[in-house]
Amino acid sequence: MAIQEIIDSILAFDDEGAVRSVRGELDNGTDVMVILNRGLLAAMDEVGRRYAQGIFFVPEMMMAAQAMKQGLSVLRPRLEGADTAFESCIVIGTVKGDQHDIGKNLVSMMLECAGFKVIDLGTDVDAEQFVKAAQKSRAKLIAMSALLSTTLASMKAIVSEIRSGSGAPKTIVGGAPVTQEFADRIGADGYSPDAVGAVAVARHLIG
Ligand code: B1M
Repeated sequence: MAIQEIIDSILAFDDEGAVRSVRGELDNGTDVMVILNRGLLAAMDEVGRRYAQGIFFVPEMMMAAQAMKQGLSVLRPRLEGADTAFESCIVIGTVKGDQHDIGKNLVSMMLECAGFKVIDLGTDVDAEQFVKAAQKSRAKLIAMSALLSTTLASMKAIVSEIRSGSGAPKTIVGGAPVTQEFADRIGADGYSPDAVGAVAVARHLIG
């Protein structure tokens, strides 16, 4: 069983194949970090490349992320204590007043697939919930999604409240009505127009 099988399974959106190939590599005695870096994470880098090239679209990215998560679930118990990006925690949610969660879930999955520990607070999340969850988990980054122009005001208020605390975590914002100009204006540390870019920004901010 070659590590390439892990990559191939994920690129073929094959959940069972991802689980089987990761188990196979573990049975072969392959180091967990090799399986993670050269198998699972390498596959997601390729997913990101295919998305950027217009070969994959959002549904393909979600299916690949789902397969990667299945493979990751086999590896996760062995990763405890290992020296990985799993040490970096991110709290994510859709902001107060907004129920849209498909894009947020995609960002959440991609961040998880990139090796971050992600605490997903769901939708309609206010500043207090974000801050409490970040303090409890010692998260280094709070990620916020908004899909309605009307909830941009919530996003602005939440970023401002997070920034007012001492030792505040960094913030990244995104969602259809959010722009780089808006992110700069409200004082967010990062912005991405899509889920693949969100991983790159998170890596830059706290990786
Ligand atoms: Co609503 N909705 N919706 N909706 N909905 C939109 C957003 C809308 C543009 C439709 C339209 O009018 N053309 C419009 C908003 C207009 C505006 O404000 N500019 C709208 C409206 C008005 C509403 C209601 C108010 C309708 C009503 O009840 N009158 C209502 C609001 C409810 C509420 O939230 N309080 C409502 C409800 C709903 C449903 C519940 C029916 C459903 C949501 C289901 C769900 O999410 N579980 C829904 C849907 C499905 C949509 C559309 C059709 C699709 C949204 C979506 O999931 N896109 C949407 C129209 C459209 O976009 N074509 C629409 C796919 C998703 C992958 O993309 O979320 O943009 P997106 O995520 C992208 C990027 O934005 C980015 O990454 C993703 C891709 O890689 N991204 C981030 C997202 N978050 C990020 C965070 C980051 C970085 C990147 O960093 C942290």
